[in-house]
Amino acid sequence: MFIDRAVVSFRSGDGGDGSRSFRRERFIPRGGPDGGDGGKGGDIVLVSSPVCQSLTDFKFQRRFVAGNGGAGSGRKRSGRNGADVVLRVPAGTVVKTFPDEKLIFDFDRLGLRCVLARGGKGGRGNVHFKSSVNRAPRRCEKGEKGETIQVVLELKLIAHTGLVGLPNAGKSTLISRISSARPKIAAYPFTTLTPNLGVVAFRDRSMVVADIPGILEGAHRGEGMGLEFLRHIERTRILIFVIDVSPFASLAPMDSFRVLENELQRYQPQLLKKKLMVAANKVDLADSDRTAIDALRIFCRRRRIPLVEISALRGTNLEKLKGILFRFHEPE
Ligand SMILES: Nc1nc2c(ncn2[C@@H]2O[C@H](COP(=O)(O)OP(=O)(O)OP(=O)(O)O)[C@@H](O)[C@H]2O)c(=O)[nH]1
Ligand SMILES: [Mg+2]
Repeated sequence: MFIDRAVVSFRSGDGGDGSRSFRRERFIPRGGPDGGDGGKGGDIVLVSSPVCQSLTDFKFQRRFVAGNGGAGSGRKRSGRNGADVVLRVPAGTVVKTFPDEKLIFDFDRLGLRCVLARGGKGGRGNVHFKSSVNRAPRRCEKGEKGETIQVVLELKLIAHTGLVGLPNAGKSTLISRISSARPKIAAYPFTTLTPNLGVVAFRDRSMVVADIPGILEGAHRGEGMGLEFLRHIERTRILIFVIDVSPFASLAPMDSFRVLENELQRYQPQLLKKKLMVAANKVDLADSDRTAIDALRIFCRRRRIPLVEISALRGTNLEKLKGILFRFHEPE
């Protein structure tokens, strides 16, 4: 289950106070000012990271406080800087003010970094205030206060890619292998009843993939689960047809392709204008007779649809599949 919203409060650290101190040493009367500066308060930093897939962490902890800067001291010693709090959020997280919900930052891809609350500056020690007219300044600064900010974190999961296939083709197995989604998988049709979303990472990039229920011939007439759930992939840019090419499939690979194409066409012809690729699945079960899969391969080549032979179960060729998928998604 994806947690898609959290209200969280943050406080950056206070800057440390500057010191007022005078050098005291034997034989050096009036040693002059030597009070050091206060340290800087810690920042609150958010970064979008592939390690993080949901906002679950913020469900358990809703308040984060960065460290305060230490005070300066004599002999020009500066205070230590307060520790930053660096938190990971998933790509797709939007940060808004609370409660008026104005946009502060949009983590629309991985590797972004936002300082949400800056730590206070350290105050300067009296060593800085020495001048020709004042050799013994008593002046030193207080550290700047940190900021307190309350924000809404919202995770927008918009699928970029939809997995489309007959029941039992292995769509859920595939999404479970390429993302952290853990949908139910079983050896019977219509295991998946509601869409599953998973975040797929590849190098420094990520995208959201949707696994939807299987499509049968006649789905447009309401057979099986019907086609209503196709609205979940209406806004994706890419479709992957997951086709069972093993000898145990209910239909030959070419026929599966035609059924899928036909049903999508009847639901909404626009769907077929999306970028399309084929994942020829269950190659681990394939026998030496390649006639059927070769027919599909030739057909796809003619239509310039990339085809990758995979075994979602064994994990074969999944990197290759992701490579093509991400090239589609964001051409290099
Ligand atoms: N041998 C083999 N079996 C696979 C492979 N991929 C999936 N399966 C099996 O095929 C069956 C169906 O897999 P699912 O991932 O549930 O299929 P699905 O397309 O999500 O099915 P629905 O949700 O019912 O539409 C399961 O028993 C899987 O273990 C594969 O690459 N090789
Ligand atoms: Mg499924």
